[in-house]
Amino acid sequence: MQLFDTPQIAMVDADVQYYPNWLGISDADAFFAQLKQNLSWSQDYIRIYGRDVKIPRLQCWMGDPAATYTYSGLQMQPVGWAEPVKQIKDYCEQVTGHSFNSVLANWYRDGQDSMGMHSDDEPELGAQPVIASVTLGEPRKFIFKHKQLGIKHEIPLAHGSLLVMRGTTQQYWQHGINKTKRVIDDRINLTFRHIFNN
Ligand SMILES: O=C(O)CCC(=O)C(=O)O
Ligand SMILES: [Mn+2]
Repeated sequence: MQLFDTPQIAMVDADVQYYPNWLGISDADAFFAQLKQNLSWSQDYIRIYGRDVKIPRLQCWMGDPAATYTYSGLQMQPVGWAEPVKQIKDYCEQVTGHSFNSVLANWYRDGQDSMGMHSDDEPELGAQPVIASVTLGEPRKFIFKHKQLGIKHEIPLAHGSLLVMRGTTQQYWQHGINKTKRVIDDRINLTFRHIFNN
């Protein structure tokens, strides 16, 4: 393998791989269309200072029945695996050598949809979780920020790409997707996880 083919991203205190052209374009296009149409997308809310505030994107939590997940104070019961998502999960398991029992799908409808800076470090993900993140549609800038050093690392996640985070990545880094004023198309992101419920 040639050096420039290595998927490893050089980041301190992290273990991150990025595969820009992971799904071929035609598969990525097909998955994008299928997921938009067939997932049961919902507008979820989080409670901030006693008010219900719309999450700025649509979501769908999918997985094995036991994989319930609490996200920003929201308890989520997974819907069953949709066939195309199951197929992408199988590819992710082959590449990472890890098994996933759940996925959070996010649909960013335009530049006003976003995700605040956070770490995927909920107790049910266990220590040093492996997270496989697949992007379909409009590329958006994925921003990493080191919790202590304040340094940033940005990756413009491409259509059909795979980003894998492991090891101490969640412990030392936050990540998120900012809003943009640019007029852009929509994007779906799938983050595959393994939930340990007792
Ligand atoms: O949309 C993305 O790339 C980020 C999604 C994410 O961080 C999450 O679902 O926890
Ligand atoms: Mn995340």
